[in-house]
Amino acid sequence: MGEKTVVIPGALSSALRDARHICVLTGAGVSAESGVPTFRDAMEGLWADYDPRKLATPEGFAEDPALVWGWYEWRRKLVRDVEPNPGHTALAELDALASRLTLVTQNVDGLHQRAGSKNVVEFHGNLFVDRCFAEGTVVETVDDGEPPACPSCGGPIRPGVVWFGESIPPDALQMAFAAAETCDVYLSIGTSSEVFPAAGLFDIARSAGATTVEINPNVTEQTAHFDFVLSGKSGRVLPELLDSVFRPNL
Ligand code: BV8
Repeated sequence: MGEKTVVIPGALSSALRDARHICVLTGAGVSAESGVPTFRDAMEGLWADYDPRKLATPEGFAEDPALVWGWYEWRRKLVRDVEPNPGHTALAELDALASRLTLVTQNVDGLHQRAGSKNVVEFHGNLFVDRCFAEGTVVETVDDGEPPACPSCGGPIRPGVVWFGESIPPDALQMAFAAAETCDVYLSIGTSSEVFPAAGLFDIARSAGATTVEINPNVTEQTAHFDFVLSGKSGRVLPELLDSVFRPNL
């Protein structure tokens, strides 16, 4: 028995069709159907005993650089071996169809770009960028140490992601806040809305008068405050949402 069709309210379809600017925030749930575990999924196998919120910190790295480096190498390999899913593809199509769309992602896997999304705001950095732990500069990793050594200072290299306790890159913060303040429709997709300041974009958009939409198979801390809640997996909901908005006569 096929999964039930997602019901898209007419008011939502017309809000999206008429939107001059759509702001989208995605979280780990959008990559789940590609096979990338979310932060709330129990860490598997080798990593089952570790808390990602401890590993994804400068303190965690300083305490055990090889362990944290190994975790990111495991994630990089996993992401390299997966493909974008229909949710990523639908967002790339929406990017092409909408008058203007700003895609802010908390994900560091680069799958939105691989699916064809253009101006992606990487709020928490990117798994495939390396930076010097001491200097913060982006470096080309030249050796296979665990972690490799920075070619200029010899100190350890770290992944170019934003860890807990670290500030969001200023340009990403500014672009995301501006988009939330000026958008007509704000879509929050596949995020537990627990991590700030990313989760704060919703309140900015809502206070600025945007029509707000949450897409998630589960309830989150913000669900009760959204104008529209589409309960389901993004890989199913997003293609149906696009059909209802841009191909209504299908
Ligand atoms: C900051 C990159 C200012 C790394 C990530 C103490 C000191 C400092 C700061 C804090 C502090 N206490 C609290 C804070 C703030 C902190 C924070 O918010 N903590 C939380 C835990 C309360 N934030 C920060 O530290 C941020 N920086 O505040 O700077 C500052 C600076 C210095 C000193 C003081 C303040 C930086 C946060 C960035 C952390 N880096 N990622 C990496 O990837 O390794 S966060 C990481 O976890 C993700 O990027 C993501 O943001 C978050 C996980 O959230 P989700 O993406 O939502 O994923 P999750 O697994 O939680 O949920 C998945 C959802 O998908 C679920 O709802 C599920 O139902 C749904 N789902 C599942 N399947 C599907 C689906 N949805 C759709 N379809 C499906 N198929």
